[in-house]
Amino acid sequence: MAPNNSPATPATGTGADPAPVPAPVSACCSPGRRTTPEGGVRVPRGRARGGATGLVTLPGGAFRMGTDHADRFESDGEGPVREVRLSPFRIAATTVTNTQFARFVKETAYLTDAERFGWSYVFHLLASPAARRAAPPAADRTPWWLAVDGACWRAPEGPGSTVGDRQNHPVVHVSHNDALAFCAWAGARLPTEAEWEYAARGGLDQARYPWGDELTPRGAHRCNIWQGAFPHHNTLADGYPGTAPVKSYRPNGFGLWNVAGNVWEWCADWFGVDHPAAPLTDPAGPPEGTDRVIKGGSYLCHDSYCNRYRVGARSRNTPDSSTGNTGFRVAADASNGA
Ligand SMILES: [Ca+2]
Repeated sequence: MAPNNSPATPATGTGADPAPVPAPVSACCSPGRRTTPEGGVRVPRGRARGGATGLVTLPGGAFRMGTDHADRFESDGEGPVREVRLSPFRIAATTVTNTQFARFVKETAYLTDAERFGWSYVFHLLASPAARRAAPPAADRTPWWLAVDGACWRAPEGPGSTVGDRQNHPVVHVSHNDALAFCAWAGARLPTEAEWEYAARGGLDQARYPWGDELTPRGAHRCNIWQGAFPHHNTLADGYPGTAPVKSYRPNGFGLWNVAGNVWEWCADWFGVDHPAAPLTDPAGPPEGTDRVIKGGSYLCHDSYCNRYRVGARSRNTPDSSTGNTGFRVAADASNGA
């Protein structure tokens, strides 16, 4: 596919003798592991509880999903534009934070995929000098992704790093499997891609961004992406080299924060590029697949290189993959009081 920004995860290893890292599934957006799934989601120990606070109830109805704009990535299946109808549902105003994920881990002793594999993908400029020397890059096409031993949600840049000053930032280095485990504990679920996009559009019809068609209206940054020459020089004009707090900038018309940029967000759907032309009601994506949909783009997306922070854009990764630029937000049925 066209380059985007996040890798998939290589074979299981102890970290002492890392296996060769295969070519990423989604080259620049989200490099990924390419391993055999190990039985899907592990149900965490402990009791389920309503941890999904901050849900916004949306009325659903009809909206136009996808984009036919000239700058779309056609091979990503961004188009054609199709009318979709949704039942009312609830979705979190923000992505899950480090504080929220820590509570889940404390109550369940859950171990993320990154912790079980012993490593995760870190953007090269965020990794420590030692990690840069030691970690193999994801692939020749995406040398900015390093497979760092010990990188995980609580140590996003590897051993020695912490989330101590990032409690209100999105949790990262969480796989689709991890996101589903959190949802099971929280009494919630992941949004479908259609729900995510409807919510991200904030009531605007076919706008490029959640706030309109201009990236920086009146010169103001509205999302956390990359400015400068990717992947070596980030001017930080928007204020953040990596993740930003989940309530940065302004919410969209539905009260959702940071749906564009910051971190890619896992959706429930399997990834496919062929969309039915007929009117759709509550679509849930293909019945099977190898990759899950991610939406929203991340702090690594650049206007001239990978503009997948557009609301119609999409990408993918394998369910056990984890990176420093992928997180998730939860959703629920309208009848669910979680
Ligand atoms: Ca930034």
